[in-house]
Amino acid sequence: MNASSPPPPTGRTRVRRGRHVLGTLAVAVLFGGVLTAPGAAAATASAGDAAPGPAPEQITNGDFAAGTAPWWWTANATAAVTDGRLCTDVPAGTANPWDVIVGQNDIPLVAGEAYTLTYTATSTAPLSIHTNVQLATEPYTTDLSATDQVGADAAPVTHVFTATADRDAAQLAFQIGGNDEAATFCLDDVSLRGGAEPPVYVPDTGSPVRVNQVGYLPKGPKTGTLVTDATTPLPWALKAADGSTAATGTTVPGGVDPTSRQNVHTFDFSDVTAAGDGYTVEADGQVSEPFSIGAGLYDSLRGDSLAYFYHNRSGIEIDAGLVGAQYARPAGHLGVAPNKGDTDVPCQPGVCDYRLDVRGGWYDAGDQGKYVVNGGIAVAELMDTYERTLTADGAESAELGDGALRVPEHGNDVPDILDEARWELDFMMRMQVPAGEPLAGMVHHKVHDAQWTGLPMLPHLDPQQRELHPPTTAATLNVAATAAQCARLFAPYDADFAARCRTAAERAWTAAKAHPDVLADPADGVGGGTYEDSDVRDEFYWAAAELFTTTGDDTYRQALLGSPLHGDTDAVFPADGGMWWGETAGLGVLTLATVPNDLTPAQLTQVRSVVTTAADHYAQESEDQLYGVPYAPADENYVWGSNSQVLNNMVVLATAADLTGKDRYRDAVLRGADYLFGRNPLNQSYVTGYGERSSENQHHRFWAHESDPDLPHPPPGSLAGGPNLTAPTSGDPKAAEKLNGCAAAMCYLDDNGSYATNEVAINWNAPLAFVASYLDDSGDGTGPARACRVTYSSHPWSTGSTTTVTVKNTGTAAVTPWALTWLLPGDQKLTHTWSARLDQHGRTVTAAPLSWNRTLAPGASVDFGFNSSVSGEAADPGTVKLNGRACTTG
Ligand code: 9MR
Ligand code: 9MR
Repeated sequence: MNASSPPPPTGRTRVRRGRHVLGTLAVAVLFGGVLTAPGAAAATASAGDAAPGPAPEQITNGDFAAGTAPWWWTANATAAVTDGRLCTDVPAGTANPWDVIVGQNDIPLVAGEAYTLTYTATSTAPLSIHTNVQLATEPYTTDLSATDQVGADAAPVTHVFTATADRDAAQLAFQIGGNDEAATFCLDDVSLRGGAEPPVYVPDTGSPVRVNQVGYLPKGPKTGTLVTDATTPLPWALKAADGSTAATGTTVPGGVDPTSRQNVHTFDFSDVTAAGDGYTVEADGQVSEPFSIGAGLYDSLRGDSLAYFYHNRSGIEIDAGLVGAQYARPAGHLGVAPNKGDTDVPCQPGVCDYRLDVRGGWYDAGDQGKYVVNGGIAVAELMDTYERTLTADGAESAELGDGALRVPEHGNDVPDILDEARWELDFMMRMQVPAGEPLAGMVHHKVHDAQWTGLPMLPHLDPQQRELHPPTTAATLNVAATAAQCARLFAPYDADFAARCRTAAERAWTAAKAHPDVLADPADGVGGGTYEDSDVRDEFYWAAAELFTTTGDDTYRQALLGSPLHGDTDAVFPADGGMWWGETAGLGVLTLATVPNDLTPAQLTQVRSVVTTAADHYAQESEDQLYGVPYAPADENYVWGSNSQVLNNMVVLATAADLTGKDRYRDAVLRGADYLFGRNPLNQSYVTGYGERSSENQHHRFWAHESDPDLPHPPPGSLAGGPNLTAPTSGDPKAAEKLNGCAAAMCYLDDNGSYATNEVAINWNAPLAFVASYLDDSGDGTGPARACRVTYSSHPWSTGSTTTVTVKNTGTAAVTPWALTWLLPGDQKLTHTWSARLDQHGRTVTAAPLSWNRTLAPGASVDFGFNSSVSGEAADPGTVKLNGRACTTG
């Protein structure tokens, strides 16, 4: 810009120009002339002003290109977008115009400003409608109140009016009731121009010094980011709580971060290992949020992130004794009025003629739909969190065990995390089409309300009809995969349930093979999400992997090895995204890489290299990026639920760390945690209750304190979906209002209404739970200490194999009595044992000493052996633990 250019318009001049333009417009309308383009009129009228644009648009999604949101309609009508128009079925025989309404809320009006409303509409029967711009609540004062005749032709309608007062949130209401006849009323091209530009939203990002607001593990990396205009290194100081300086250094200028468009520097205080609370970093004259350095920072997160699932259980009373009075509530959707219930649910009209009892399960998210494909990845990641304690060095099982978590099933001798998983597994298996019906063995995609409910809405108060939607191959394979995992994990605890899971899994697999391309309808999104998925090769791969791991059957081996995804790292774990509910092959790969199975050693090596290659990509992304996040989508396309993508990449990294012990992977997980807990462009901790500036207004129908002050905020440990680059055009009204033009990692609002950036969801809290366990198991960040070495060697013969095991105490203390635990692959059974007492529960084997070898002295070894029922080279037993602590193997 040079000196003679006109100055940029300020807010004030913009408002003046708006009035002038609209005055011109109003005159044009009065004379019945062709509407002059507002820009042209203004240019003539006030030459010398900066080139003006049209008066600001106040309607969101007026052409319905983004679906129906944020439009609403009364419950006696149904509406949907048809051929790009919003078409509403108007019931017959209502008394007043306002008995049936289609409208939009949250329209700001400025007193004295002129506005032009335009729209087109048709109706299958002649309607006399009221077109109002008014207060959304009593006394419904109107700024515009017009009567329009609507018939078969879509002639443009225009009204000009002047706002009589400042209104924060007026309502545009098309009142289309009061007619004897039923009709279909279709609306298009709705525009309300005038008034002030919507204010430019500037997020409050607090201090420019960005850190993990929870803290750092003593032996882990400790990095942060400083937002500054400076381009040369700046000094930083780490301050202890008492104000003393614990460390100093200089920042590293990083240039402009493309995810935020901020100029940033990074700083590194990894050398500091002294535990403490209340540390801060000072740089550029600014102070970070306080944080801790210590082991055990994520101790409560493990339980809190898992409590999320109990909180969101359907079909059971939520007990104040477990979650506190403010979160207690009656059971939802058990058929008690006003619920129509999930106990006897019909299909959508025309889909089936039976009804199913699909009670239970978890509510998906902020809504109360239950979707099998999303339940699948969520329950799989919960089961993975448990299964990791059987396979990973240093993974802690006690904190997930019976009595450890907030579930009502204490004292049943089943690990609590499996009790929680079972709540969903039971529901998912209820969604299977019964024998004798068309598509028997397939699984219904979803069950949810016939119409979207508003906010707030407690589950037991939801009056909507619930409906089953058609079965799909994807949902069917989700049951095949998760029920197969269920079968192997529940075998030691409940043989009947394990058998039921196995039957459901095999039935689902058979049905999916018979119907391999039954896809969800991308338009089936009224009252619930669509969860459409046009490619189910990944679901086939995942299901085959779980079934093979559980059963060892050759059918599944062939399905795996024949899949185009097998061994293809980029397809399984895309470097620029990662696994999610629509891309699930990675879940299968993680299982094959960690849970003992009947792959050959060479095949196992290949599968593990898929995991480590993906982890290398994600680690590199974390090392390269200025906020350290192990997520780098192409074109900065932070997707809906981006925080769950960050977490799923962290799951891959954590698994690679478990498999290899490499610090590079662990460090990338820890930097991912830094991002989620505040080291990010918004200085936002995305987990409720963790960090000084944590999200607390997530989109949820009863954790909706912003909608109703009597309702609570989300409980601690609830993850917000996070920045979503396309949120402003997704239909989310809050994002449309505030986030236009946002930088990718800043497209986020901690607002109860922003469902595209700030919802909670089961498939997002599940990887948080996995990662929380990993982080808590990481202790001070050193990794598990090993005090034993195990040599495990097997020799196959025609109908079985013989394995000898040597365990050596490499520590400094005697172990008396010793006990060694590991997993046997597939369906292998012990047939003969010697030199130790061996017990098998499901696939878990425990070896205990006999009277003569009870003590394992430092430096000493014991040998024992067994025969088992499957011929073949025994796979790597995964983690072998001596008295609960992992041994080095090999
Ligand atoms: O609350 C719904 C949320 O759970 C979904 O993720 C989202 C997108 O499918 O839709 C939300 O519901 C809104 C609906 O799409 C349009 N009407 C307003 C609803 C509540 O905000
Ligand atoms: O997680 C889903 C995301 O991948 C999609 O882009 C988005 C829009 O279709 O829907 C998300 O899932 C929502 C679901 O449709 C309804 N329940 C809430 C889910 C989280 O927002």
